[in-house]
Amino acid sequence: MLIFMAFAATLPDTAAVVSHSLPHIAYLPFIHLRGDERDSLSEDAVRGLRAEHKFLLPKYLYDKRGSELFEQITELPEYYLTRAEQEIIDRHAGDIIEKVQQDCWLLELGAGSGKKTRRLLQALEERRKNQTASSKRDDNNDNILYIPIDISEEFLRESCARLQAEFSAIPMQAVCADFLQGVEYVVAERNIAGSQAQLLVYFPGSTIGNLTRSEAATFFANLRRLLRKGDVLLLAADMSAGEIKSVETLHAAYNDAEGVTAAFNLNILHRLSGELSARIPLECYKHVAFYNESESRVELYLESMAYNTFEIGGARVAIAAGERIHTEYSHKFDTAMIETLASTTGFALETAWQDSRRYFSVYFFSATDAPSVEETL
Ligand code: AVI
Repeated sequence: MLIFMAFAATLPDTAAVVSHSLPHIAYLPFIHLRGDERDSLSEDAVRGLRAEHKFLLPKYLYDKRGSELFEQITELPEYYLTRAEQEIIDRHAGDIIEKVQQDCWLLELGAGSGKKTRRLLQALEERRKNQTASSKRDDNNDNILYIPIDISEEFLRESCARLQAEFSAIPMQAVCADFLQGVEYVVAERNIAGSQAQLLVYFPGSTIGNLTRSEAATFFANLRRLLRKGDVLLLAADMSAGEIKSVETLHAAYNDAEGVTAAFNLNILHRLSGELSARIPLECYKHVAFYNESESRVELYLESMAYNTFEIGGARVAIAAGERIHTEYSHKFDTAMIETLASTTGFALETAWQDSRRYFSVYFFSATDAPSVEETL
């Protein structure tokens, strides 16, 4: 509980501890670090739709409806990624927890359905029980804390509340923030508390794949700068197509028969129509997704089937027949790519686990000596 007091005592000015809207989670400590970003949707949409190669930023795929559609995607027979990661975590949660210190704060970047986290929390609890039993004492000297970080307040509240109800003995602290902003906050709190806790940063869901390669390298480098030597990173990433996994498998995962991925992609235009009152002729657009082998990534677009124009944020947009709006990349990795990414940014790859079909990997890295500036350039 000391840790919570340290958190509460050092809230930044912008933070608000919100604890009234959902009575059953009134005890859940909740930190809010996000500012008001309503204006940027309009600016970003105009900038992207007037660019030479049109684009909409992938973060705008995830409004409430988009997040619900993504949850449906994770259940689709073609979308193997979520089940593959679950299989790895189910099988290796004990091995993962064995590799971390007793005194450990589990940070999760993105609040998902909680199924994978549940396994990790169970493994932490099991270790605690076993140690207490073997020392035949009631006390335990581990200092576990679970800290999910997510930009979506609603999602974060719901998933963290569910986990807190199930794991009442594990202190939890939800942080509503961008990932790195959240990690920075936690690191500052660790310093203020003078804690020796090791951070286990879990980046699930192959979300790393939605960054460009250079954004991923910058993300790794910035994360490393925040961590202490010896902190660890657990990263989930989807594998490139090759001898093991076919291009067709990847194609199907992003072009499902039910059309849920298409609805997820098209939802971004519905969102612009609703939130920015843009009269976009939605029937003119179709979902396009394909695997680009040379870049090792799936690319998502909205393709216009006929010439159309509309007004958005005070600007006029014209789109030719056959023109595409880029909405998302989903990069795929082989282990060599991951090793290079890690070693150039100050991480050492310790272990890699794969699912039984070898479609997906979970990597365990430790923060080494940060590389010199020259090395990262
Ligand atoms: C969230 N992210 C890891 C998903 C992916 O597979 O890249 C998003 C997604 N887009 C279409 N289907 C799933």
